[in-house]
Formats: sequence, structure tokens, C-alpha cells
Amino acid sequence: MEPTLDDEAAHWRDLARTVAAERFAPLAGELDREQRYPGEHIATVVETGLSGMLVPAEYDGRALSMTAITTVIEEISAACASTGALLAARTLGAVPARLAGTEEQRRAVLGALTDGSAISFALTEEGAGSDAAAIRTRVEADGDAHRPTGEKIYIGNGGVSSRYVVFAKTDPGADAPGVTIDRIEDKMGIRGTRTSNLELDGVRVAAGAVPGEVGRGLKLALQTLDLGRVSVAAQGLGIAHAAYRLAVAEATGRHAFGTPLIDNQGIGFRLADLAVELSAARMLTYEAARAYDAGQPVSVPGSMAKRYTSEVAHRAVDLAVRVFGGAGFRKPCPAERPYRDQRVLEIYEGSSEIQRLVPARTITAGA
Ligand code: COS
Repeated sequence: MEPTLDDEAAHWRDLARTVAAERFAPLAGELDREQRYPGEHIATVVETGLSGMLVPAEYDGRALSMTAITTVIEEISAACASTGALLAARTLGAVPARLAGTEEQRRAVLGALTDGSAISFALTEEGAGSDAAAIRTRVEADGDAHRPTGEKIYIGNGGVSSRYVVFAKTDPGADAPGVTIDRIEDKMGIRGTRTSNLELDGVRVAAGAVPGEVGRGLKLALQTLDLGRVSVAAQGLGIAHAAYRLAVAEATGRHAFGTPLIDNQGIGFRLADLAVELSAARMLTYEAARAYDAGQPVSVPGSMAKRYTSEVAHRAVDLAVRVFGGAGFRKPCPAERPYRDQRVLEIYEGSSEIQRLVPARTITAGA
């Protein structure tokens, strides 16, 4: 089942589907094999206007609804999960400026996003993943500036972004200027994305560069993740749908015991179950996007959509490999890359455990 889209969202879905088929899908295997960040895809998203999808019109962006952004990320992730993930990471990094930035910050960050440069979201640290409040990066006031010291990890688009929004604790500390990125991660999946560390050694950050109020950074980070989780759900929809299509093609085209595999209930029923789950995942995800567009709280619907969709994607890639049989375990097999790409969806921007914790905390007796 497909969501009912308005004309604007349907237009961007069709555009994304065409661009993904013509430009992103053909390079997906190469990016994965070579673990190469696709600079040429950034030129494509600038050319097509997709780079400014989150950016308000006053900063020359396309000001798309979250519903339209969701459909764009879904389409692109189905063709190339790395490209879907790196686009989602670009929007995540820009959300703090959009939510809490001054006019000057919004113009700088959101305007640059439209032109192809990016901003990365830097929250996670060794020992502070799920427990976001446990970060140890500290920031010292220095006249009209701030000097953060610490190390961030798992920075999406690290080393290719021109700006970083860094979350730190206000606490006196060291004073030696510098930013170092010296570790690019070797990953199991979404290998076309760049993931790095970010070491801060008292680098000077002008006071005017801090989005929102000092002392409210944790809330801003959590609000940003609330929206980011809708984008991760959209990535999950794309990967799940791509895996479902692969499984269906193989199950209808390959024969065993004189009949297409799909005629065996062991396979046909699993595909039928997956079609239901995929439709339910779509409804949850587009409902979360609609809630955001309507100005309603997105924390719980986003959490539910991210957790459920990434787990449906898990079952979809598993079934795709299964339906290919022995060929599913041999390279090359079209089901193998989605099988690896899916895994991160249950980890980043809040693990599936966190996505259960967020709604669990809102459950009250009698509800
Ligand atoms: N939006 C805005 N504010 C929020 C919020 C949200 N979604 N969730 C919590 N807050 C606020 C709370 O209201 C509280 O404010 P006060 O101190 O004024 O009362 C503050 O933030 C701390 O909240 P809480 O006490 O619930 O924090 P906890 O440390 O118990 O845990 C969770 C909060 C677990 C929900 C949070 O740490 C989380 O989401 N962790 C996952 C982080 C994550 O996704 N990491 C991936 C990194 S990005 S790849």
C-alpha cells in the first residue's frame, strides 16, 4: 500500500524516483565495494533542488513538507541506501539551526545546505550513545567565544561537512585550539557514506555560532533526533521495499519441485506477511511525517515509526537472502548489499531499545 500524497509530495517522489534510477542506482554497487563517498551525487542533488528540501524559501530552499522529504528519502534509499543515508544526515545536521538558530545562523547553515555544503550532527561519544546526557565533551567560556574539548564519534558526513554542530557540557577545562578528524570508519553497510571521529582540543567557537540557549543543548539534540528518526524510518521503507521487490522477483521467477517458489506456502505466506508489515510501516512513517507537518509532537510517532520500520526492513532483507537460496550467500547477489545496509537502521539515531523506551515512558494507566 502506498501513502496518499498531495501534488507537491507526489511531484518530488517522482523526481526522486527518476534521479535515483538514472544516477544513484548505477553507482550503488561501486560505492559499496570501494567504500567511496559520492561527491558527484552532491552535484546532482544541488542541480535537482533536492539539497534544499528542508530549507525554507527565504534561504533559497524548496521548503518541502516532511511528508515530501520522507518520500524522497524512501525512493533514494531503495536505489542506493548510502545516498539516502547521507542525504538524511545532511538534513539532521541542519535541524538545530532550523529549530533554534538566529537569523544569521539559519542563513549561513541552511543557505549553504542548498549550495551543496553540509553540516554534521556531533553528539555521540565513546560511552555516550544511548545515554545522551552522559557526554563528557566540555566547553569553556573564553571572552566572547566558547572552547569545546573532547572527542565525538560516528559523525555522519565527517570530513566532508564544512560545519559541525557539537553538543558539549559547560564546565571549565583545557585551552588548546584544534579540530582533528583522523579516523574514517570501515563499515559493514552504507559504505558510500562517510563516518568519522571529531576531536576538539579547545577550538575557538564564536558565541554567535551557538544555536539556541547555552544550557539547553540536550533538549535541542533530542528534538533534532525526534525529527531525524522519521528520516531513518524513511530509509527503512526504501531498503525494505527494495528487498521485497527482489524477493518477489526471485520467488516468482525461480522454480523448485516444478513450480515457482512463491507457490510454496513457506515462501508465499512470508511474502504476504511482509507486504502487510511494509504497508503498516508506511502508515506509521507517513503519520509521523504528517504529525510534524501539522505542528504536532513527533517524538512518540517518530520513535514508533523508526523502530517498526527498521525491524520490518530487517525481516525483508533476511527474506530476500533466503529466497535466493545458495545464490543468496554467493557474491555477487543483489540481496547482499541491502542485507548489510539495513543493519545500521536499528542502531543509529537511537537503538531499537531506545525507541521502545521513548513510548514506554508515555504509557499511563487507563490510557
Ligand atoms: N525533546 C525535547 N526535550 C526532551 C526530549 C525530547 N524528545 N526528551 C527528553 N527531553 C528533556 C526532558 O524533558 C528533560 O528536561 P528537564 O531536565 O528540563 O526535565 C531532559 O530532556 C532530560 O530528559 P530525561 O530525564 O528523560 O533524560 P534521560 O537521560 O533519562 O534519557 C533518552 C532520555 C533516553 C530519551 C535520551 O537520552 C535519548 O533519546 N537517547 C538516545 C540518544 C540517541 O538517539 N543517540 C544516537 C545518537 S545520534 S547517531
